[in-house]
Amino acid sequence: MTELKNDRYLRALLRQPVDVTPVWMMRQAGRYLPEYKATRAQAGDFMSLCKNPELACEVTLQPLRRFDLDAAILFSDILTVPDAMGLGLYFEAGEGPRFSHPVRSRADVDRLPVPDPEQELGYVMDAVRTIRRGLQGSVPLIGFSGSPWTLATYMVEGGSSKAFTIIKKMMYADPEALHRLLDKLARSVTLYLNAQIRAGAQSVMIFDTWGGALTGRDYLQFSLNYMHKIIDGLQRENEGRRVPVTLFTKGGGQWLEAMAQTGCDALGLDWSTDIADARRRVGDKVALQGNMDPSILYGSAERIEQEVADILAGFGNGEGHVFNLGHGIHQDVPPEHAGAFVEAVHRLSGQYHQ
Ligand code: 1CP
Repeated sequence: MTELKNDRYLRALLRQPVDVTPVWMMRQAGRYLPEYKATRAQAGDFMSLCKNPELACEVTLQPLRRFDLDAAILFSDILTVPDAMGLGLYFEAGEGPRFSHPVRSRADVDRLPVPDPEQELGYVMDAVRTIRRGLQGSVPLIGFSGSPWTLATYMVEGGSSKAFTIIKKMMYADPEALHRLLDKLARSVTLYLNAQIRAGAQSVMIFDTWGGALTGRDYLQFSLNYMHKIIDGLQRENEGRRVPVTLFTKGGGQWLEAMAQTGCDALGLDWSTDIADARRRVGDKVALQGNMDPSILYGSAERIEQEVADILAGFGNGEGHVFNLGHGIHQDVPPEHAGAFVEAVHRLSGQYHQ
């Protein structure tokens, strides 16, 4: 077993006792940090940064040098998987991600390969191994993937979307084509996450950023069902320790009970769900991660501290809480505000872990 100097994050995910509530921030490596912008400029573009293990390691470690975070997250992107399937990912300046070959028909779906994570995605595994060496056992490393549904939205729409009309057209006009795509993605993501675990990821998180765009029945069938398949196929132990799995569906607050039945260890919450209510509903089955509105970080240190205190009180006494934002940190947040947030979580949470 590898000794970790700080294993609060892993312990909280397994609802084991901790001294203070662990905290990390979604998108903690990113454009709100001037040092990130400098490294990214050195790499050229975003995908070159992801594909360079030394630089990906550098940007993963940058937020940990500034703040007392309890976990590191692999620097990569969810869209590496569709890129490895041959869709031609590129980033238009200021426009977000785009695919040169979107998936529009059943024939397109059937042509897609299931990528070998050690080949086409070998650069991600190299980054995981490099980051583990760089962390020197200080805090655990989180690996991640997009959910099949969320990846499919980008692959079918050809990029980011607000209304998801193209993929919903496929869903209602040719549901079998979409199921075949989601099934292929579930197989690809299972292999990808297991490879990250073997390379050294000590916990994994599945980001279902767009699950909340679905109706209840469609969510169960087209998103949760495939995340469940992934969880069933994951290697849950490595280096003599359990590898906890966190499921995050943005806008998924109404489905927590169903999510908690997938065999995951924790659920990520966005800020639209009350954490006290979430704990009453599923807290005997899974840990909870979240859930401060990232926009609160625009407020003063006092305002941030008040919100942290309210969320800690909402979760209440006992184990099973990982503090986080309800979604990624915004790029124009002053880094000192992120520091005040992390510091407040540690300072105010000891009383709940007596
Ligand atoms: O210009 C830049 O530097 C690129 C911006 C950027 C960054 C910093 C992108 C492009 N991806 C990332 C890193 C990233 N993406 C991480 C790194 C680790 C960390 O958290 O520090 C992670 C976990 C992701 C995951 C990701 N990418 C998600 C799921 C989580 C979420 O935020 O909902 C999604 C939906 C993406 C797609 C994506 N990649 C990049 C952008 C700008 C987007 C979003 C586009 C959209 O809104 O549709």
